[in-house]
Parts: sequence; structure tokens; C-alpha cells
Amino acid sequence: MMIDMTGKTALITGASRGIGESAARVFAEAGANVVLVARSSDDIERIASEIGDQAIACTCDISSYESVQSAVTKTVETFGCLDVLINNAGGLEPISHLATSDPEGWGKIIDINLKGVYYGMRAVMPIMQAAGGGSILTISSGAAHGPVEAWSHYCASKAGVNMLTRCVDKEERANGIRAIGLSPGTVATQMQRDIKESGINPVSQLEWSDHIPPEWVAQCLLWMCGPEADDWIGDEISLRDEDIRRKVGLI
Ligand code: NJP
Repeated sequence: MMIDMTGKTALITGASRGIGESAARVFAEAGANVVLVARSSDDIERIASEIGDQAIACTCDISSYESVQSAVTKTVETFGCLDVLINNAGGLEPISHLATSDPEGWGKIIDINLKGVYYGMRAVMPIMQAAGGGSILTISSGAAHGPVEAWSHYCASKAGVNMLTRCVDKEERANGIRAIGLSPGTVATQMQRDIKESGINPVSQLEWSDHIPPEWVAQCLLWMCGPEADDWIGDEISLRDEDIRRKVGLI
């Protein structure tokens, strides 16, 4: 069943390519106003203009709270509301064993993948509280739950993000805020190209055809805005789960 997002506004981080770009297109098709966030401007501006008047591009580095706050302010000024936050932006480089990792590079991933998600939540929650609710959907990973060689920064950040979803739910479910995580499985995006190039762990040995298309993740995110996903509020959905794929209409 198609979820109708007419009159709703979604802010999507990491929307210049991959999962975020697909989410922007799928949410716009469902009627939502969409705000595309990334550090680089060219791609989000192109994608927003392809989508049309219901889309704006907002250059923003989610590892800066000030930058996230101004993206949220611009969203509300432009569309008058902010109903859905999709915490999607993330990174994985530099891939390296913990013993030889670069402390600065390691910390930068925490700044983006963990603190960036917190900044998004922190900036939108007062708006959602005042509006009587909203959805905060955060891309997690299987790496939140099991260690992966040479990804210690990524695993730690995604484990933290999973706990942030649970904390938001504990504090805000009563205020109508639906916090849900999504572990997508492996997805055919630039991130998987970088992983392949590293050659380090079993994920880098996967074939391109093993990955699901980013559109599947986007369709799942849209489904997560509807009542059928309410059973997962405060929890994490796995898109590897065939039952979820069936519910979303992917198989
Ligand atoms: O990645 P990619 P995906 N501030 O590299 C942006 C998770 N995930 O779509 O800033 C703002 O194609 C960047 O734009 P730019 C994964 O951990 C994936 O695969 O201009 N934006 C680009 O738009 C991540 O959380 C797989 O460089 C920032 C986007 O983020 C999410 O899915 C498996 C930013 C990254 O696009 C999307 O990943 C899994 C910043 N500081 C979880 N830093 C998978 N692909 O297999 C980056 O379990 N961006």
C-alpha cells in the first residue's frame, strides 16, 4: 500500500547519492516536500531541481551542530513543518585495523555517524514535540550488532546510533515521536565500491549482484512512516528479513 505523504516534509541527510538520493525521490513521489542535505552542493542541487518545487537542497556538514541547526531552520522556514528526519548520511573511511588506525580519522567517523545523528535528533525534537509528533528514522547496520574486521569506528558508531534510537523512544514515545532504526543489509552504493577497494574483510569479497538496490531501502523508509511499522517503534528493522521485504512490497 502506497503511503501518502502529501503535506508532510522530510529532511534527508546524505541525499547526494545512494540511499539518501533514492529516499528523496521516493518521498517526493509519495507527495512529501523534501530537503536534501549533503556537504557537496552540486548533486543535491541537481537532484532537487529534477524533483521540482517540492524539493530544496541544503548544503550542510552533519558533524557540525550549527550546520544541522541551520538546515532544520531552513526546512521549517521553507515548508512550515518538519515531519520526518531521515538520518542517513554516514561514512566508513579510513578502513583500518584498530591497532594501526589514525586517531583523527577514527574520531571523524564518530563525529559524522554518531554525533551527526545525535545533532539531527537534537535539532528536530523540539519542532516535533511542538507539532505533536513526527518520525525519526535512522540508518543503522548489521555492524551495530557484530564486529567487522577493520571497521571498529563504524561498528562503534552504528552501535551507538542504535542506542540513540532507543533513548529517543524512551523519552519521546509519549509525545508522538516515532524513532525507528533500519539495518538495510548490503546496498549497491558508493560505500560498497569503497569497501570492495579495501579488499580487507568478507564484505569486500561480495559480488555487486549480492547487494540490494538503494530504491529498496527508500521504499522501506517510506513504509516505516506508516502504521504498519508501529510495531518496530523504538527498535530496529532489518531489510534482510523476508517478512519485512514482503510487507514493504519488495517481493
Ligand atoms: O553511502 P554513500 P550509502 N554531512 O557513500 C553524505 C548506511 N549503510 O548511501 O557529504 C552531510 O553512497 C554524502 O554526501 P557528501 C551507511 O552507513 C549502508 O551506502 O557530499 N552529509 C552522501 O550523500 C550510511 O549511514 C550500507 O559526501 C554527509 C552520503 O552521505 C547510509 O547507509 C549498509 C556527510 C553517503 O552516500 C547511506 O549510505 C549498511 C556529512 N558529514 C548501512 N558525510 C551499504 N551501502 O551497503 C557523508 O548496513 N555525507
